[in-house]
Amino acid sequence: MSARYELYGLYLSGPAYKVALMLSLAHEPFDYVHVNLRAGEHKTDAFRAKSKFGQVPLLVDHSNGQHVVQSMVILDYLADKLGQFGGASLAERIEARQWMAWGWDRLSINLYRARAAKLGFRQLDPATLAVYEADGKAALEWLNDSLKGRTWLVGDHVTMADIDLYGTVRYAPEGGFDLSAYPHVEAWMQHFEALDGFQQADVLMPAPKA
Ligand SMILES: N[C@@H](CCC(=O)N[C@@H](CS)C(=O)NCC(=O)O)C(=O)O
Repeated sequence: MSARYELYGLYLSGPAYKVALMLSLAHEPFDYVHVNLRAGEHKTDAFRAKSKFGQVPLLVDHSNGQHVVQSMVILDYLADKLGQFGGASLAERIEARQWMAWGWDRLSINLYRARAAKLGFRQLDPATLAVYEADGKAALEWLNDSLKGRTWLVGDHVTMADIDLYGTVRYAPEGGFDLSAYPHVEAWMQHFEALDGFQQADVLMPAPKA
């Protein structure tokens, strides 16, 4: 029988990992569909009809036919549906959303682009890469300072903000960022990885067999 949720993603995709992580932490089963970006599957009319911007992740909720894109929005949607990770109050929900918006703006763009360049997925001239590296380090410093004396980003429990930002920071070393310079970030990651239901990306979103 098919699961309620269907996730379209790619094993290398940080944004898709964030969604898979939330479902896994909630012990919510989901069907996973690999989208071969290299082969241009995301550019086909069939995929674009499902995914508004032709990107992964795409979440389909088969209980109501809702198609949701943009990892931040998917996490917010799922927090509602799963009744978890949305914060203990409206104030916490707003704070979690703020962290997610900041995360994309200041952290993800820089870390993911540097990673894409280092892994050879994107050609960047050295000056542009240096900007991503400098801005990425500044964002990691901000996150490190914010996590000082805290277990989670918002309130006393893990929220969608932790899931979102973990799914970015986890890829920092592949972008050339040395996380040992950010001890509060490392401690937060250790707490996160100890959560029941935590799994690595390649377990949740297996690469297709060659
Ligand atoms: N802001 C989006 C970014 C999604 C994104 O960049 N997805 C990449 C894979 S990691 C993609 O689909 N790239 C193909 C394209 O943009 O054409 C999110 O958080 O979901």
